[in-house]
Amino acid sequence: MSKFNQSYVITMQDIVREGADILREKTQELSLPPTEEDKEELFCMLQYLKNSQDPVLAKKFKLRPGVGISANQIGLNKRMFAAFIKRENGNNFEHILINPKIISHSASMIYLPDSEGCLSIDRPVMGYVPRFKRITVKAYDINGTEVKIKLKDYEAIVFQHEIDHLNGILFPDHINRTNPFQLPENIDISPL
Ligand code: UDB
Ligand code: ZN
Repeated sequence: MSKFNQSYVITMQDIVREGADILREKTQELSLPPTEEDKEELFCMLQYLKNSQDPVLAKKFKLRPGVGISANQIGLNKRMFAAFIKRENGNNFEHILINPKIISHSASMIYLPDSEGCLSIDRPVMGYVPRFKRITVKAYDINGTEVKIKLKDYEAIVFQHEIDHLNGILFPDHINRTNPFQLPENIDISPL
């Protein structure tokens, strides 16, 4: 069993940083259904995101407010991630996904005008990261049931960022080397 069980609290010390090999490797698919260990790790990851967006707990545990976390960011070579976006209306965006795959996407793209960040990257990185505006993802939920999820805009960016992690890709890889604010040509792309 890994240390990431239901009662373990993930802190910044558990987050693997840029330079570690595991962030550059393609993660291993899980066999289905997920084991109790897989599930506990996923709940632990989701709890990190919830804690980090709770001002009291974030301060207590010194957490960076996160919206997504992939398994290799806590050192686990597994194709799974958690996403959580707290909403004012209580209609929170919450997903735990296993073996996710983008099965279709829009031609049009978007980017965050203030660039992206990453829990695994401590330095500021400027530049535009082109992402698909809409995606459809096929994956398995915590029960091992197949799910198809359609996303757009910010939620689509979060999923693409996490699926990139599972493929060993970090957001700076997408930024134009010669001019970080250069956008791809002949593509419909707009700021989010
Ligand atoms: C993040 N957080 O979690 F809209 F409560 C970023 C970090 C790197 C700045 C911590 C973030 O965008 N926080 C946020 C946004 C809100 C409301 C809120 C908190 N990630 C996740 C990550 O690194 N996963 O691997 C980076 C995001 C950049 C674009 C998508 C994911
Ligand atoms: Zn990241």
